[in-house]
Amino acid sequence: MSNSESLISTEQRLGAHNYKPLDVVLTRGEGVYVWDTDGKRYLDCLSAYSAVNQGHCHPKILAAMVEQAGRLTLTSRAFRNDQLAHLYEELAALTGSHKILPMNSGAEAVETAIKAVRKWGYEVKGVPENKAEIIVCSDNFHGRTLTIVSFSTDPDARSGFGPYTPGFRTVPFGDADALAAAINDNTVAVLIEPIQGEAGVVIPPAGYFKRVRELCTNHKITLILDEIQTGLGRTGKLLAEEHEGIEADVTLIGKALSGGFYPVSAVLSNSEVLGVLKPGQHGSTFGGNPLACAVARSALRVLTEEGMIENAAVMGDYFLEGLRSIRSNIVKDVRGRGLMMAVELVPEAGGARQFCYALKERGLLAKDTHENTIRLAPPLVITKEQVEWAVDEIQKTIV
Ligand code: IF1
Repeated sequence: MSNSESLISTEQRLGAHNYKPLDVVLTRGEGVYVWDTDGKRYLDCLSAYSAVNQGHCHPKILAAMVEQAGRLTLTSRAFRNDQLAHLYEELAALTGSHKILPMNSGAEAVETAIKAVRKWGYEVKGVPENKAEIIVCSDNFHGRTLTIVSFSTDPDARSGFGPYTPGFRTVPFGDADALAAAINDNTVAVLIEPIQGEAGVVIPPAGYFKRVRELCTNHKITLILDEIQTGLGRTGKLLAEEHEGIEADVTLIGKALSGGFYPVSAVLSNSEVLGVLKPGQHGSTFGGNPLACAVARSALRVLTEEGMIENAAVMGDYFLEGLRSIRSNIVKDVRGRGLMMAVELVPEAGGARQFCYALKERGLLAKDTHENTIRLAPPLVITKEQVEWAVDEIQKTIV
């Protein structure tokens, strides 16, 4: 048995089977590339679901992490540390938000926002106790905690995990009339992804978010945008809301906030919503720790100073143009914004997974989603030559 086969069989034997990864065992990463245990190199077109937007093992983020890890890692929020204020300042300057709450995983940021808007609903909007409602979209993906899977419409994510948290109403994504019809006096928030990732990179119709914003403003509803995947440059803008010309009341970021080094997430908000949380009402042992803050500060600096957001816009256009030029009768649709892209195959093609395996053989890692869709999201540092190579390999795979 090879080393990788033995590692895979140990995982199978001892690990819970809550994932079905492609059988490639990675041991090293640098920029857009990762290497497996046999030394084979791959172009990473998943970027750990957009957590490594800055590229694998970015040297500056690594240096910030090592420096901070040797100085102070965790104080808990019982005491203060000398990194958190700087992260607040830099995030506020970058995004214009007035209040920030740091957490670790994306799901925790989502949970935090749900807690805050419910409390805001009772204390500020005047919703009767325990009646707060949050509107979400079908085919959403916001994480895997019990409350979050309670409003998932994906049977795999949700079934068997009840009893479910009440207080959510589901409307189709991209349908502003349905959203308008679901609003009532107890609606405290709309929680929505700017582009649905897990659903297969679904971009809403033009003008949809303008109407969502108007509806929220007119009915005193908090608009929460989950930018955990779309944010921090992935779509060619710092935040995907910029494509829509709107501003959320609450923005959730995670994943690339640490460049993939460490779980760091944050709730960005105006003062009114996060202002309702008082000491003792929310928190986390690791949230806002100095190591996380130092890593996040460096990850944000690298993203802006090294022009990664602009590169995502330019390379995204170029990559999409390349994908659209592929002549193949098994391609049903090519879509994307910036470097968040998907190639949807016709059902007769027999599923996207076999093509992901074929791409892996050619040295390109991508992930299938929803049977027939290949998701493509390389690190934002990808070059023109690398895009051309990737399009070429994809072309050869899906002839
Ligand atoms: C898994 C998908 C991506 C997210 C949005 C919150 C979270 C996520 C918009 C939660 C997480 C992940 C988690 C990963 C698969 C993945 C994913 F395929 F499910 F949809 F990225 F495309 N909001 N997305 O996309 O963040 O708690 O995981 O830090 O294996 O569950 P988390």
